[in-house]
Amino acid sequence: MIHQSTICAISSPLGMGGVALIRVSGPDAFSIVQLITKTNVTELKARSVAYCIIRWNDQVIDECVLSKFAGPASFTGEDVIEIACHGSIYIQQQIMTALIEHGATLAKPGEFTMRAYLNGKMDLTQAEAIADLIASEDRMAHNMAVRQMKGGISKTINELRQKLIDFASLIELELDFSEEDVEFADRDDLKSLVQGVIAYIEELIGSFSLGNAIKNGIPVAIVGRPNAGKSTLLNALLKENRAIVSDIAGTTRDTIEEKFNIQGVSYRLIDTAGIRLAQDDIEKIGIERSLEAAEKASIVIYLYDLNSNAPSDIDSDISHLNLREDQALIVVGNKLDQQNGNSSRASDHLFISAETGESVDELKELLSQKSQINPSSQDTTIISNVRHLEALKLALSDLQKVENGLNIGITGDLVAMDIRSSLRHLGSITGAISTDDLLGNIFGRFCIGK
Ligand SMILES: Nc1nc2c(ncn2[C@@H]2O[C@H](COP(=O)(O)OP(=O)(O)OP(=O)(O)O)[C@@H](O)[C@H]2O)c(=O)[nH]1
Ligand SMILES: [Mg+2]
Repeated sequence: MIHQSTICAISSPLGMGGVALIRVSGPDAFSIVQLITKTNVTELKARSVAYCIIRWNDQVIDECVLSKFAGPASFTGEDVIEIACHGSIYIQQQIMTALIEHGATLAKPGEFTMRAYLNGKMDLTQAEAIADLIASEDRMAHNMAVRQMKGGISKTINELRQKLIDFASLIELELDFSEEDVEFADRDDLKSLVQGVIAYIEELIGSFSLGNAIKNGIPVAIVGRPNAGKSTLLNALLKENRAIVSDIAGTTRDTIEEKFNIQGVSYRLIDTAGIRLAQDDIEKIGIERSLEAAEKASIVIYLYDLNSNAPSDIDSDISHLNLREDQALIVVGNKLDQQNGNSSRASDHLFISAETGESVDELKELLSQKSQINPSSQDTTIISNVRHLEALKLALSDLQKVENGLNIGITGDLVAMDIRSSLRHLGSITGAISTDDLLGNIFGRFCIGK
């Protein structure tokens, strides 16, 4: 046990609720709670609950339920006791004050989880997964966090490290025998191993854009000319009157962003200012933002008015968007309900009425298809954490040096140095190698009480 202090925090959300949960962890957890409850906590069986009355300053504060977990078989690995009290803010504060007066200290954000990590209950990716789990808002983000919590990423990283450690040891053994000019580590084997690891790390790095989209929502920009019905479409997809709709061209002047969900996948839907020759400076800025939103989006919906936008204008608008290969485009003709017989219909466009809702479900279906999130690809490891991404990039650059070095036949000690450096970067992901700064950075972002 590394930590000697006993910490406490309110783990339930701030404010009033039916019930609140206060957590205490550390060597004095049981004795401190015993003092304020007069319940014989030491005698209480571990992993059991007990009714108690909390008294403080000669007053009954509340009737509560205690849950006892004896270390090391607890979340933090220390002695832990959880107090479920009534959710009044006053009661919560009184109990916290009583705990602190008896020697507990207020936990810092993420301190319970940090102790769990330091006591070997989980590695860093698993601890980070807990924060992701708490933040998850939809099925896909939740799935990804659960997989990471179960150790999905750690397993992948540890396998990579093990391969490299084996080779590094062979090379270092060679260095011990350097007088005798022997080669234990076959250079061709080493080269193909390094190439394999490089290819895999590149794949992991490549999975980040998907992981990030799952975590934060896939950005979808709705662009088009003024009055095409973009804001009406945003409202139809959200099923609420979020954006102002009017028949005045140039109604939307700034981008509006809202999250919504199709079949458990989150999208960040961005309504933009209609694109035309700006009438004033504010509109000009709005239009610049529209183009910026289109540039950053993974999926762009180009919306036009079936009755008033000419095909040549539509084509020129789309080509001016300059979409990249990794962006998907959905071209949608709107106001189907008003359509007169004359307007032409391109076969690869979707036709909807944002106002009546006709074919809006088909648009959702298309969004799902274009999002490329394939629920069946769940066995592959997906990176969603920027910290992991950065560490992988550093490890990759070291391994590229190893590969180059092997190609030009540099000496074993230099090869070993770069392999060791890549091992350090990979190790920082799981926390096999960690520093206080790194831990402060990670756990400082957690909520208090977790
Ligand atoms: N008949 C019909 N009218 C629609 C439809 N969609 C939008 N409109 C109307 O078209 C007008 C413009 O709609 P908006 O949603 O404000 O258009 P916009 O593209 O956001 O326009 P800007 O913000 O000015 O760029 C409004 O009067 C809407 O009621 C539709 O499907 N059918
Ligand atoms: Mg609008």
